[in-house]
Amino acid sequence: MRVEAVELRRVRLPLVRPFVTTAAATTARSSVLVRLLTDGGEGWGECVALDAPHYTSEYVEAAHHALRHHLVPRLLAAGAVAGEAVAQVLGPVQGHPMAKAALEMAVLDAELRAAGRSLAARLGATRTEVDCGVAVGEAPSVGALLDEVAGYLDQGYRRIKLKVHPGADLEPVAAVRARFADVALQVDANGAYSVDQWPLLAALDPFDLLLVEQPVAADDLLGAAEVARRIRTPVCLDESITSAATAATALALGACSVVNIKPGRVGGLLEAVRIHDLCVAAAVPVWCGGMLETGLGRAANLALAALPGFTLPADLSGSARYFPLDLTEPFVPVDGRLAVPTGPGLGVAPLPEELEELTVSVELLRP
Ligand code: NPG
Repeated sequence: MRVEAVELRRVRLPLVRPFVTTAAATTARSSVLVRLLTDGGEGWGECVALDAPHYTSEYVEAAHHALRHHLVPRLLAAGAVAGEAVAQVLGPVQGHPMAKAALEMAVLDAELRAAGRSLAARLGATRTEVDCGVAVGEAPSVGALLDEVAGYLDQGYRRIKLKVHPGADLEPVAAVRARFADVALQVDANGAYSVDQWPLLAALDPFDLLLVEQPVAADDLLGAAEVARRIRTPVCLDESITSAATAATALALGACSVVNIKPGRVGGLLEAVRIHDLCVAAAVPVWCGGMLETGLGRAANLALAALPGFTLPADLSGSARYFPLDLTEPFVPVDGRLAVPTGPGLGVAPLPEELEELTVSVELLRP
């Protein structure tokens, strides 16, 4: 498939409520979208980098720059390129996994649309729907947190994830567990603890959590292994897992017993599948993380989360949990599950009026 031009489009989607973590409060989702124009039709990709480099070092302005000046020119110079070759074409550029993932997603979408095949089928999906979990940002009070959680449970969400950090862990977890005895519950520290703070995490053991996500800094695999030895709750890694190679290292070190897979963080959907495969081979459960994606990224995540090793609920909620207005037809969970798109490629595309309304800038790049 020959890429004839690449459109880079900045969009900004207001959020229904601020998404608050220790690092930042996000009130709108800014993203770079990629639209490929090829000899076989178009394809869409979404870059999941956020406005500020708080989750990983990538952020939207830098990802846009990397796409504009380094990645898109390489793709255009490659002439004909297949989805499975994109990572290699972009390989000489170090880092920028989220920007690279957006281009790979767009190439896969274009080629699968042209072939009339769904992304889910291409990746090896075996499920038609995915269990939805909801990630709850930090709330102004425990009462507000309980109300928010109650609202999501009423809507049918099948798992709740709470953000924790030293000083804001035991109280919210105990309160949610006391009020909702049977709910599937997990916590995400985004690397907020030092290894020697493991007793704070051990204090969460009595609350029957599914897992504690990313307890220590992303590059501290030995630290994660130390925490995993000290606490009973399974340790899951997110930010630490940047590739199949780091996943293999983490498993070999005993740094985690569950893996969160986000295609953007690992450089693309195909690397995400490789991580899935090695976790399945090691009998390690995986689940699909979320990055407040628009409908485009959500469709891709649903295709991935339908693979057989994704045995825990995903951070994949309905569009209405995030956006008053999404770019695509909104995703609506039924009984706490989202249907995996079955149409060609992503199975969704931006709606013209919504796209227009949410667009901040557009630029078309040619060879
Ligand atoms: O449902 O998309 C979602 C949000 C899930 O909490 C969530 N994501 O640390 O995993 C995370 C966090 C995040 C959000 C990370 C945005 C980066 C960007």
